[in-house]
Amino acid sequence: MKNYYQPEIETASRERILEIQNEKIVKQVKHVYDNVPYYRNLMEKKGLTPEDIKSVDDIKKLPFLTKDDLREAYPYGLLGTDIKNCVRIQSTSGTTGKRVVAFYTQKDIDMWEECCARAIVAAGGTDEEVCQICYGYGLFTGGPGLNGGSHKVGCLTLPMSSGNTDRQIQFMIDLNATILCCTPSYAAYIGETLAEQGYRPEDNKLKAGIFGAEPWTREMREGIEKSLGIKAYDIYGLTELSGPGVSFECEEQHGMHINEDHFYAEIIDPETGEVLPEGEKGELVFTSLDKEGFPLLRYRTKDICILSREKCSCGRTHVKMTKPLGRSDDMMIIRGVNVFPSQIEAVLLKEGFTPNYQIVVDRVNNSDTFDIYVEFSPEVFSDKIAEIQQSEHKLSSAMRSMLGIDPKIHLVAPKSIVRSEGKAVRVIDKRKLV
Ligand code: DLL
Repeated sequence: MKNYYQPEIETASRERILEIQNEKIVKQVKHVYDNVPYYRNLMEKKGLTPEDIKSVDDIKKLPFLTKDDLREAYPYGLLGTDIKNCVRIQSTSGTTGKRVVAFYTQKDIDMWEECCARAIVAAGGTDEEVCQICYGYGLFTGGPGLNGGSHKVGCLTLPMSSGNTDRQIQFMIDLNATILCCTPSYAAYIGETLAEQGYRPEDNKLKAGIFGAEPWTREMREGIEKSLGIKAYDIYGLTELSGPGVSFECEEQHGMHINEDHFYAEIIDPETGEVLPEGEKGELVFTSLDKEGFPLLRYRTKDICILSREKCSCGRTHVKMTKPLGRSDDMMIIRGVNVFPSQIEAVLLKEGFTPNYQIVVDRVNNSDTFDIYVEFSPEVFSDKIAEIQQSEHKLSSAMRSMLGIDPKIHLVAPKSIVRSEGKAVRVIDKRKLV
């Protein structure tokens, strides 16, 4: 028995999907042109009016949007409707510049939650499920998105949020959780902790997990599936477009179906911006097709992917994307949180340090380690251990309030970080994520 949340649309013919997309794009472009002066300007610079966009084929004429545009337009410049029509804000961590602030009308929330409901049903979810959600709640989209999807499916929802692993395990066992939603690294950690506490995989009632927000490997999937006794499904999304559920894995566990009735996907050459044919690897670009609060046309995700329209055995007809195979910018995802080296640099300068630093990221026992080596400036150099520890602690707190996660700070002597002859090597990422 195949399970779909919205079978009519999830298994629609390619012709029908195109028809829906063509109808929606005309309206979406007009909506943006009429309501978002920032984007209207970009269109005018290219000599475009909404009449030039008659179908999704014409999307390639439209100008791109990037994170830089989001920064320039922060906070309200890309708002697509009167703020009083919006009912929610979600956001990513970061400085004003890097922070993404997205606005949602009730219709946008319903669409987003339906996308998450599709993902839950694709993972075998029904209204009999107990769905334990340990993505962060709050401004991060993971918790609220899956929570909404779980309600739509009719699951009994456990809004655990992240952290407090002992309590997660207690609820999971006592309340018979059957679906687990969290980052893959947290799922692996829960698996390990269960084993440490003497539980065998068959001691829990879990049958599926929906894991995303960060890269994870096939080996990690196998480890999680084994330790929890479940089938593990990938889910992808980004705050700019709504959050989790832009695409999701089906039982084939081979690529994620993009919810194409809401998001139109293109792959471009990140250098030239040229649209690449299906099957080629490049940067994923999304156009929202029916968003009201924060509609984005041709938004460059910086995620490097491949698209495929090959027939899928699950019966879904929506295009599939590979998991992100890398990024075309310097963003790292550490413990599920997006981190840019420029944010770290901004904190260092604000706290009176030189920007001579090195970030070392690794994955030990399925958890990310995050170390930052920072040089003392000669003026404030200290060799007193207590003083060093105090400065490290202070810097760590400042990083935490900027990034939302704690790095381990190591203050080192001036000039001790190896200087590179070319570009400074700021990041050493030892994780093997793809
Ligand atoms: O991470 C939304 C999300 C929450 C997705 C929960 C899945 C589950 P942001 O914080 O805006 O949103 O980060 C978006 O995270 O551009 C990718 O680089 C990365 N990412 C998201 N999902 C995956 C995944 C959420 N399944 C950025 N695999 C995106 C690899 C992912 N990377």
